[in-house]
Amino acid sequence: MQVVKYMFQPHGDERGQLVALEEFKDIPFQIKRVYYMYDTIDGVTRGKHAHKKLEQILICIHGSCKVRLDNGVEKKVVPLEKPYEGLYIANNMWREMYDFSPDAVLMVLASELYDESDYIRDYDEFLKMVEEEKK
Ligand code: T46
Repeated sequence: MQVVKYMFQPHGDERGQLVALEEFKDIPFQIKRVYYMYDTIDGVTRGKHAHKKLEQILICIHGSCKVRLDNGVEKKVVPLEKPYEGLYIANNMWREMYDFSPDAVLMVLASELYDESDYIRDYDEFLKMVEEEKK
């Protein structure tokens, strides 16, 4: 499994750092939605689903967390620790976010509006879909 991590360009000067993200330039899709999570309770695992169509970029803009990616065959753990790095997650990929630091703010740029019917929340259903895709 290939993990796609983007290293964004910080525009640093004597005042500090600024990262700017533009769709189709820094981000490989049109950004239709932005959401973020914070105050995550210690020990919690979020996610535990895949998406049929949605593509996303996850950026831990403060603090740190880990993301477990699972394509149905292989699993990989990706730490997110810098506000200038973004993890690309394609569709058909099971994801779990965990090990959030108390100060973590995980921001997500999404290619689609919120749509509950795009979620696959059952792991066996996810594995079936992966098998179907191979045919
Ligand atoms: C994903 C991972 C990385 C909305 O109303 N609008 C939204 O755009 C989102 C994302 C969520 N919600 C509501 C639905 C739930 O009542 O917020 C609540 C928490 O959402 P959820 O349990 O889906 O959160 P996570 O952290 O498990 O998953 C989220 C995204 O839903 C998902 O697409 O890939 O972050």
